[in-house]
Formats: sequence, C-alpha cells, structure tokens
Amino acid sequence: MQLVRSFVGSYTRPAASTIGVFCFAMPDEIEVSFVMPCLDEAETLEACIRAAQEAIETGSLKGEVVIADNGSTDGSQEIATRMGARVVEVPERGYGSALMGGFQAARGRFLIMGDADESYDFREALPMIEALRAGADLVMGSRFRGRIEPGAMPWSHRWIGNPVLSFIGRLFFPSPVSDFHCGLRGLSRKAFEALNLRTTGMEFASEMVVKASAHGLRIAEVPITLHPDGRSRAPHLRRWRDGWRHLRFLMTLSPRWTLFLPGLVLLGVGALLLALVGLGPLALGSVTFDVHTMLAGSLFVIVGYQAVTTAIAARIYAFEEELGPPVAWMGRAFEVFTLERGLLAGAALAGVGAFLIGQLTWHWAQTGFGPLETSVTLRPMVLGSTFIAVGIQTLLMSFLFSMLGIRRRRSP
Ligand SMILES: Nc1nc2c(ncn2[C@@H]2O[C@H](COP(=O)(O)OP(=O)(O)O)[C@@H](O)[C@H]2O)c(=O)[nH]1
Ligand SMILES: [Mg+2]
Repeated sequence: MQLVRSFVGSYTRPAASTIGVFCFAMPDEIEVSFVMPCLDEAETLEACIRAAQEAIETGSLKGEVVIADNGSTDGSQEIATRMGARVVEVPERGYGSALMGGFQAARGRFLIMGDADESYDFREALPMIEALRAGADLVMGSRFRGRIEPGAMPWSHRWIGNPVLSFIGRLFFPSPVSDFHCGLRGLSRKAFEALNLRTTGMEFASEMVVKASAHGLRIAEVPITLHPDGRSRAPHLRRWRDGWRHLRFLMTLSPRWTLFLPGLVLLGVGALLLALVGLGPLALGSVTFDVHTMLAGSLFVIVGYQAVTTAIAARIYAFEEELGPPVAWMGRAFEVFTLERGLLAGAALAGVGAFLIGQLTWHWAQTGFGPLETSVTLRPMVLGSTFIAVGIQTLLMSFLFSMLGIRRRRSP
C-alpha cells in the first residue's frame, strides 16, 4: 500500500526523488483504473469486466480492472480473477467503503468507478477519460442528460428521489451536476486524495460531489445511458434507508441551510415582534397584539439564536474534521472571537437581562410583593428573560467553540 502511494505520489512530482524519476519512466505505467464495487454480482460481473476491458482496448489505454469486493459468497471473486481483473478484499462493508478500498489499491492516475450489475456501460467511460486528460478533477455521468432505458429506474427514483435530492444537493452546494447519484463517474487520483472521503454507505456518491463542489474542483459532466441491471435479485439499494442517508448527509454537511438560515429568519422575526410590542400593545384594525405576541417573539429569538450558534459549532467541527471545505476566514475568526471575548459578551447580555428583572423585582418589593399588573410588568420580565437566555447561550457556545478549536490551535 505504501509502495502504491509513493509510486503515485511520485508520479505527480516526478522530479522529487530518484524513485520518482524511475517510476515516471516506467513503460507499463497505468493511466486508468476501472474500479467496481461488488457484493454478490456473479450474474453480471463477467459482462461488466469484459466491457471495461473493451474500453481499455478501444481507447488503447494502459488500464486495469479492480474489483472491490465486500465478501461476496457467490463466487464473484473467482469470476473476477478468471477474467484477469484484480480482486481487492475490503473488510469494511458498504458501497463507500468498497470504493475507497478499491481506489486506494488502484494504480491508475485516473479512476473510473461503476456498478458491477450491468446498469452502466463501461465503454461510455471513454469520453470521461478524455475530460480527465483535459484537466477535469471529477467527471460525472448524467443519466438525466443522457438516456434512461425503459425499466432501468423505478419511476419514484426517476421523478422524485433523484431529482429532489439532486436539487437539494445543488442548492446546498452549487455545482453543474445534474445527477448526484450516477454510479458511473471518473476522478483523478489527486482529486480522490484531496477529498478525504469518509462515508461508508451509498451516501458516498453524494459526499464525492458535495466535497468536490466545496473544494472548488473542476467538475465535468458526460451524458450516459442507464440500462436495466442484468441480475435477477433485488438491488442492494434500499429506497427509504438510502434516500434518507443521502438527505441526512446533505443536511449535516450544510449547517448553512439546515441551521443557519432558518435560525437567522427566526431570529429576525422574533426581534421584529419584540420591537413591535415591546413598549406597548399594537392594534391593527380590530386585532390587538400584546404580551402574548411578545412571548412568542422571545421564543423565536431564543430558538433562532440557538440554531445560528449551533450552525457555527457545526461549521467549526466540519472544518476541524476536514469534512467540509477549507475555510480561509476560520483562522481569523478564532483570533477575533476569542473565548474571553465570548464570555464577556455573554456576561454583558445576561447582565442586561438581570438588570431588567432586578428592577422589576425592586418595583414588586415596593408594592409589598402584591399582585402586579400583568400587561405592564410582563414586558420587562420577558425582555429580561430573553437577554439572560441569549447571554447564557453565548457563554455556553463560547466554551463549545473553543473546545472544538483546540486541536487546530495545537497543531497550526
Ligand atoms: N462491495 C460492495 N459493493 C456494493 C455494496 N452495496 C452495493 N454494492 C455494489 O454497488 C453497485 C450498486 O449497487 P445496486 O444495488 O445496484 O444499487 P443501485 O444501482 O444504486 O440501485 C453494485 O455493483 C453493487 O454490487 C456493498 O455493501 N459492498
Ligand atoms: Mg444498480
């Protein structure tokens, strides 16, 4: 494995070492690896490997076929070996794990991935290789811009699952990708290494696109054809489980859309309500808004602020874990918003709240702790509680941000 890595690494920097120069000059260097994830695909594997081999032949490629197997029990491995493909055993289960294992073991400068169930025609990878040679980092196949043969995709995937998830994906992570889940795609080894992919299941397909977009990689798209798969049993993909895994992944990687923007809207609406009825009741025609509206405004502000600050925590976490895109402003933000400043700001906000409630309590004491006139006295109570809640949230989040950032500051 280490050997493979240094071999490939040296390819991109041929002058870096004598070994590099040696590798660069090797006559049988592999340009393209066709990597197929495989779990019990004995019915179709042979045809897929043959198609990939035909692509290698037609394109006069220096290529190899790698079968990333997840412990098939139907003899897939023997079929692959007999066909001259290289079998890589990947112990960790799942579509993403299998592909990552296959990519790591592959020797090509370019990696083509595709299912082993005959739903894709590997000969259609040739234009992808052209695009990679022309400098693309990731080349996506698009079934929607190409062709979907009758019976190849259930209508719920055709009209709901894929378009909706692709739309959300493009909204969250702007990219020219029309088909987020296409299984036939190509990427350069350099891109694979830069993306630091992590997910083990079918959501791996989304992770690759999302991160490529976030890292600003060059993404190209090639129309392709989807054929009905050639096997007699049901697909591994489970509609609800895997659809949800994709959606969950998009949502967790985009705190901007799941937390930050909704939180900001809530915060804005809440602040507006507080401003409108904070000083006294507001009558619009026959409708009067009073302290109850103020309480709703307070709730919106608190929940909105929690969402916004949680989004920031998620962003820091993603940055620290290299799950999201690199962020240039993060380092500077840590310099400006230090733990001490956060604690001071939180204490100041909570202090304002304590002052308002303190004044009210003083007024109450003056009346001998008797009954208070609700519509007047509830206002400073609600406002004060809101300030205290927001202040305490600021204190707590300052600690959380700081904890999340510790690792980065330890290793600059
Ligand atoms: N190695 C491995 N391959 C898998 C796994 N799940 C799916 N695959 C392969 O991924 C490809 C796509 O799977 P499939 O069930 O056809 O899903 P669909 O085409 O998205 O409906 C096929 O080649 C499968 O053999 C897995 O857990 N491990
Ligand atoms: Mg399939």
